[in-house]
Amino acid sequence: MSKITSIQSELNKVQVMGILNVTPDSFSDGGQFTHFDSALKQVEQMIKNGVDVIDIGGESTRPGAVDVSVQDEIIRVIPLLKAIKSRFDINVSIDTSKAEVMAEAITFGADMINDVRALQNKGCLEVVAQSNIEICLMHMQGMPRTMQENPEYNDIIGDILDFFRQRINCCEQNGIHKERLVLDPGFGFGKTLEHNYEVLAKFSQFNALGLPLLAGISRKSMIGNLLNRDVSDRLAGSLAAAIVAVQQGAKIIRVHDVQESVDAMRILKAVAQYKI
Ligand code: 7PM
Repeated sequence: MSKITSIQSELNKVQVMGILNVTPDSFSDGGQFTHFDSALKQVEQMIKNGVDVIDIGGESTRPGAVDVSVQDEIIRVIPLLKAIKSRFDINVSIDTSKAEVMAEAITFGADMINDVRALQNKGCLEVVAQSNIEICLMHMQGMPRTMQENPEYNDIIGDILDFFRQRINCCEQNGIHKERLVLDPGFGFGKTLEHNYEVLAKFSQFNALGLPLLAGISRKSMIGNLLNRDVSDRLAGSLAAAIVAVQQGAKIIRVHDVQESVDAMRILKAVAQYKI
């Protein structure tokens, strides 16, 4: 499987990461894809629609979420990873913060670990160091259960950049090369509406670290609360925000609506070929 990130491959191609939630309480899928077969059908559909990487999340990372046990997370995620890898030729990312889940994911052929805790949990750096899997390091202030209560920053971009630098250093000290890393400012993770729009407005500043950037904005509260739209009615806002991120250098967009997002990226690509 080719690298997900664009350092070595397809420098100017934006990768569309399709969200496959396997948590029963998934906020925007309404639990629809809890079951194995419907998950596989959704994967097939995403592939038809041009997805580049499927992101499987078995843990609830949303604000206020309760913890899931290692065993539950493995049972939710690993059989699906195996099934996808045996049926389809597609990159798979596993959304987890647990070293045990990471180890299983690596064993069964995952292409990326997407960790909203940026490998800060016990054992994660060591497990990942023993593989050559790619890693998305996301910024979050606080922890999911409480992070939206009162997020505060003096200099949000500076703080996120400092966090990225510190995590990159930790990775490198543990033998994880920079070339394997992707950075994500973590929209909605310990950030107010205003914080989220400031991060989006200044997204290009994260390019200073020289690593591929991921933007996960699809259907989030920063869209819904600004527009006063329910989760099912946030597509236009999500696409607008994704485009703003990509025009400032985002190389991966994490989305629910694959077909529409791929279309939007094709428009950007058609325009980009005329730019100097
Ligand atoms: C409620 C709020 C439910 C937020 C689900 C979410 C990101 C992520 C998530 C992100 C990376 C969602 C989020 N968001 N991983 N996992 N970046 N790397 O919209 O922005 O799926 S959970």
